[in-house]
Amino acid sequence: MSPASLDRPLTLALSKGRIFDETMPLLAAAGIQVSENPETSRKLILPTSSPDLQLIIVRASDVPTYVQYGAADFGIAGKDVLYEHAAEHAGGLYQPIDLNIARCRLCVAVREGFDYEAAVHQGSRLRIATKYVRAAREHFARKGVYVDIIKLYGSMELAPLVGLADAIVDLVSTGGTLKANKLVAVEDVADISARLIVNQASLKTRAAKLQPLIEAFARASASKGP
Ligand code: PRT
Ligand code: MG
Repeated sequence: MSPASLDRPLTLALSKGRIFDETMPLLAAAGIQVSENPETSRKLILPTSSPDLQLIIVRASDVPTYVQYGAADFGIAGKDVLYEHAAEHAGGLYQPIDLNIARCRLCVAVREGFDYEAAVHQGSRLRIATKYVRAAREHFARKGVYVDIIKLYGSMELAPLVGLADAIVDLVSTGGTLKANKLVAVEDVADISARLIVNQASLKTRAAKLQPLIEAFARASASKGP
């Protein structure tokens, strides 16, 4: 006899945009379709073709929170988001699979013409604007570079252009955004991709429903290669 809560559908937390778009083929590989698109639908809870699975649409940086507290059984979030989340919240999450989707690089970037190497060698104290405070702090600590970190929530590319910072730490995929703002990447901090994260309690109590999906995601993402 199982409690009613175990019969409810599994809940997968996703952000709209690239994570949602790149997750759809993984769901399709598990035989699951989603008929509504969060870009056009205002619904935050989306049914799927499987009665055992529903999606919730949340901000990318909120995905780990929903999963950690068990409001979602599992979720998909970038390594960038997970790393910053882990700086403030311990435990409650398993990161079983690198899904090889939403790939990009976390980079240090500066204005064209700014001599970053010289600034580093001179031991200048650098002002760094970023949303990725933990990753940035640890990167410069490893290099032995003194930095003042200025936390921003978006549009980091603007900071060096208006004198807020000497450099930014931001995600780069095509490089188009840096180029459009006359910035150049001068250093890699980390390779980023999205991970499947699972609530620890769900993994134990809802394994019968979760495991087949986790395995289908693993197979589909392995075929994409690193
Ligand atoms: O937008 P919002 O504030 O809600 O949250 P978010 O920006 O965290 O969400 P979203 O959907 O933009 O990104 C979700 C995840 O996708 C991120 O956490 C990353 O793991 C991953 N990802 C992959 C990226 C990129 N590529 C990416 N290029 N996230 C953001 N970007 C941005 C980057 O910050 C920069 O502004 O795109 C711009 C650079 O792109 P290029 O192609 O011009 O180099
Ligand atoms: Mg964004």
